[in-house]
Amino acid sequence: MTLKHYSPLFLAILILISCDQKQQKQENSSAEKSEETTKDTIVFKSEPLVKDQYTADPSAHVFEGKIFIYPSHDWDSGKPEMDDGNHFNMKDYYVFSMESPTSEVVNHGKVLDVEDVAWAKRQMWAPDAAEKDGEYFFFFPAKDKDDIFRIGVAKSDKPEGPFTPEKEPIEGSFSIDPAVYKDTDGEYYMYFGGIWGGQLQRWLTGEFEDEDNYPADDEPAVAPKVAKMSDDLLSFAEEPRDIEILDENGGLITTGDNERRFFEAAWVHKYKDKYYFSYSTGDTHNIAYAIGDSPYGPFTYQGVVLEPVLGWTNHHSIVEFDGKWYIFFHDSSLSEGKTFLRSMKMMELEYDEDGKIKTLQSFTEAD
Ligand code: FUB
Repeated sequence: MTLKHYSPLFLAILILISCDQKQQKQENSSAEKSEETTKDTIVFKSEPLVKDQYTADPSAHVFEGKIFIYPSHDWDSGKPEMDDGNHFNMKDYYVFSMESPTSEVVNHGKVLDVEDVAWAKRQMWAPDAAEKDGEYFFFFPAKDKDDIFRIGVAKSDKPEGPFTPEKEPIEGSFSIDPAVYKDTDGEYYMYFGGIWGGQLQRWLTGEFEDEDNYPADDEPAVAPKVAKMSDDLLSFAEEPRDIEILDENGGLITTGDNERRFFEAAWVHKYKDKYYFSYSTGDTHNIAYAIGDSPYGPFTYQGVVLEPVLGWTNHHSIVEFDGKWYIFFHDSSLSEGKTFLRSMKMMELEYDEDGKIKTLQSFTEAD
């Protein structure tokens, strides 16, 4: 992940915002409202769920009848913006809950700090959580003392934590963005990986390489990973496997297919007995999805769940509550476009009669 160069969409949005501010000033001074000066205003479809701190990468689950949200905790550490995402320098995690999708958001406070994780050095990125037999497991990526991303696990007897970390990261774990899916048969699977700053492209040989190594544009793109979890959810029960994302002809999506290839932010949910693998396309900023018949895939590309948001990253989770489906995501509206200071939001998600997800936009441009 990198923010060195802003995307055209992001720049366009900033221009629109500044146009709007200029227009507002003009309107205030002249008290005249022409058609032209009110054009191109961004209207966000939802408000940040939390406004007194920055929250990103929200992983939502229904535990004990409530919605629990496990986000990253963005802050401005003063690190310069670098290609490797160094400025996403998060150092702790907070947990939030809602009685229902329309209830107020409760902040349960800090649940884990990098200082308490023996193996971790910095950059606590997108986490997730799972419940098993009344115990709660918090999964999180962080860079270890050698600056290699690993995935850790911490435990609690309550969904709101606090969580006690294991002394070592999950053996054989690497890269970022763990998402743990509990299947209807009681098995648990971890999906993970992210290219660029997430380092997935450095593991193509099975060993960590010091240099980035991407397949050529006409070769299959770097694959996200999946592994079944052990019974105690503290380790992988198997070697992580590649996830195949296929195009409409059954071919693997290639590196050059920037609009559809995997970048980061994997999530899996089940709808009408099909597995939906959704993910961020990263520098093309979509949340895309693909459908399969097994938790291991292959998954066939279907389309876009959520179009680019204000900001650079796009990251989401999908959860069912009371028969309705919701997407949790983030944008940079609260920080007025600062891409590393994000705020979580939610919207209802709908399917058509064929199980296709209706594409969402997080804002409109009003006249
Ligand atoms: O929050 C840090 C990173 O930004 C996450 O791990 C990625 O998915 C992206 O949202």
